[in-house]
Amino acid sequence: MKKIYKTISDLISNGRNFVITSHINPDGDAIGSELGLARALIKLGKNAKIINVSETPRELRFLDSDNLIERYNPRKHNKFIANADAHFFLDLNQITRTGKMQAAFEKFRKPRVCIDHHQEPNEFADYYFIEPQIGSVGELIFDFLEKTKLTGIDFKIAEALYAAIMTDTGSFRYERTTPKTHRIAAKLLKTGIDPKHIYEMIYEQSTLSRLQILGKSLQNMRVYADGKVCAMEIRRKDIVKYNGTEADIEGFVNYTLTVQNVRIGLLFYEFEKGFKVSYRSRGEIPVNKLAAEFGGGGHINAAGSRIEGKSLTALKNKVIEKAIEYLKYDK
Ligand SMILES: [Mn+2]
Repeated sequence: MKKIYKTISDLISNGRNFVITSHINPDGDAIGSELGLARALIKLGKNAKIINVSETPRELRFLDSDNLIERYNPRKHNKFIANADAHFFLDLNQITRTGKMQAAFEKFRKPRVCIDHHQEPNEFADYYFIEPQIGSVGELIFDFLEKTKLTGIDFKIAEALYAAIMTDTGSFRYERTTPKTHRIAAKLLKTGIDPKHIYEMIYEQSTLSRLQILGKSLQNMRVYADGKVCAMEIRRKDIVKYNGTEADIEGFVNYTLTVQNVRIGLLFYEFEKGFKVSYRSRGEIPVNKLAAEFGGGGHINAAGSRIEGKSLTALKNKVIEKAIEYLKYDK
């Protein structure tokens, strides 16, 4: 067994009160891993609280049917956070990703455990269980629970971990999807969880507004540089027209990469004041660097930036021109 497994399982056995948290704007892996670990700790008779800085996204709330996730409120939570026996940070490797909870975590003098799969961690925790080659934190939690035999994996733990793995592997198709990913999924399915239900709850609960805005933005999609750069835009007036919100456009940018031959995808979103640009790329093209040229950041293949300004057309021209320069990184 990995040494870190023993360390973490001893921490759990010897403690009673635990805080589990994840990053701002939590995704399926964040929420699913938190619920999987929290339920395992609760089964062991521990007092485990999931405290998040952001609200749980609508499509993931069904996973939390027992309402374990609490939204951070300093007056309500700071005492519990300060007096806990350990803190667990899941699906993040930089303390700044906990937003306004950061101060409360930094005061803590007992063990901080970081369980994650991102690259280049910051130094903030006492124990790191980080495996960048693994597709989701859900897989790490499963492996930990299985190897340590701390507790059995029941239906509710399995449902949460399956959702974590499914969402972070793009429904079992991204690069880090391995035979082991599928073996873990198989073991989770044996508990009787329903993969069709989990998929439908997460991906097939669109509002009508969302699809109408998507239709509009797909129509204005354009390609540049021999079809290697693809851009789409969302105008404020269309959001208003279709009664949408910013949450409705989540994930739209990914459609740019579904066009054949596209290497860089861009989405321009017009706010009341200023703009948001989302960047996607294939292969080695570092869109985090491209985004950084416009005050943003992110990962090599997915990034974002917020830009002040008045003219969407002027901004688009500038970003597209830069994006075309970045095609030189493509191998
Ligand atoms: Mn993740």
